[in-house]
Amino acid sequence: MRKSSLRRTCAAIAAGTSLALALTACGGTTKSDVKDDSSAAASAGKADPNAATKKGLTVGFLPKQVNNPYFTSADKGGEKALTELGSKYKEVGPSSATDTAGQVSYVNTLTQQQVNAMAVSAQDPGALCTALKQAMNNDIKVVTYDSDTKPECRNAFVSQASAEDLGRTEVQLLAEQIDYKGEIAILSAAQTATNQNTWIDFMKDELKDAKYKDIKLVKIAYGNDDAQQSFQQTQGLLQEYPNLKGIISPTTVGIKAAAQYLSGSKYKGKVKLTGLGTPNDMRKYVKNGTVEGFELWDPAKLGDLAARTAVALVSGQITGKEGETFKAGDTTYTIGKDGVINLGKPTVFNAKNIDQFNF
Ligand code: RAM
Repeated sequence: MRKSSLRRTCAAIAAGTSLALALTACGGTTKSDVKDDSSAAASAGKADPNAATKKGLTVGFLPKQVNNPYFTSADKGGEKALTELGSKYKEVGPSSATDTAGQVSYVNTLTQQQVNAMAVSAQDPGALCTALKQAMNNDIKVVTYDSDTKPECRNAFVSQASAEDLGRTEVQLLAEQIDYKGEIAILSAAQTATNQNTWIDFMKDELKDAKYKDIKLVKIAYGNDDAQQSFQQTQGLLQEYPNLKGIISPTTVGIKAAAQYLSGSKYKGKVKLTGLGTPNDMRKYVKNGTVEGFELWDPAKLGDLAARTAVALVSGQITGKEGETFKAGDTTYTIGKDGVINLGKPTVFNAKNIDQFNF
């Protein structure tokens, strides 16, 4: 059966029966399309870089968490790009960054609705795999953005920056602020978050360099991208480690809550804080001396690139294989190893430049 007719049949089954049955029926028929043991792109046929950009598509965005301003900006970027390309945007997602079951059911919802593509920021590297493979078996292109799943569970990953650069530069930023001496801690997001865990691995590796011999990483705490939990975790870190010299928080929710705690405490300006934050969240903490410098990419540009990647995949311009190139806006991107596409370099914000940014 050709894919287009399969797609219609599956939509018909999905409309008249339970999702599980429809997914089994449709998924089973095209199982060979997606292999378990290699990247999804490996079995996706040949790309045609000159293929016309399809219009009238629907791309579903599924962030880690819908009420997180970072994802609001990212997904707005996706919406704007899709409107420009003549396609439709929709967004679904859980309100908690630790609701992987919720994310799985949203993947299934989008599959049942037969969107043409979905852009997903995964709360967990493995939990979504079965559902995402079912989506791909139903001829839906899957792009992860911000936080990846496993390469075989999506067609491409749109990464905000090189994960290695992000991990290493956060350590470098903090080390300079504490004169390369003292105890430090990390305040992360969810314990399972693929993006934060990858960055933390690079932070640990960076810390092995001899120049950091007087710095000790004493704890990794998890605030689950929840403002209150992140605030309490920061308070807990300071209670447990009264000599703490610095905190790295590689999450926009975490760094904001940590800054809020520090700025109202005796540690303000003494315990250094860096990581990943939005300039709009962090402006007042930079101005009041709580934070010297931190970094981020423009979330709207990440969402824009995720949307354009999804449309390029559906249009057949790329399949997600290493070495393929495609144009997104004015920039040509080359797909790297394991189907990873890098947005670019993050920006470091400090008192000098923060007023130039509005996101
Ligand atoms: C939070 C989320 C997101 C991460 C940013 C930096 O908003 O954890 O996944 O990329 O922080």
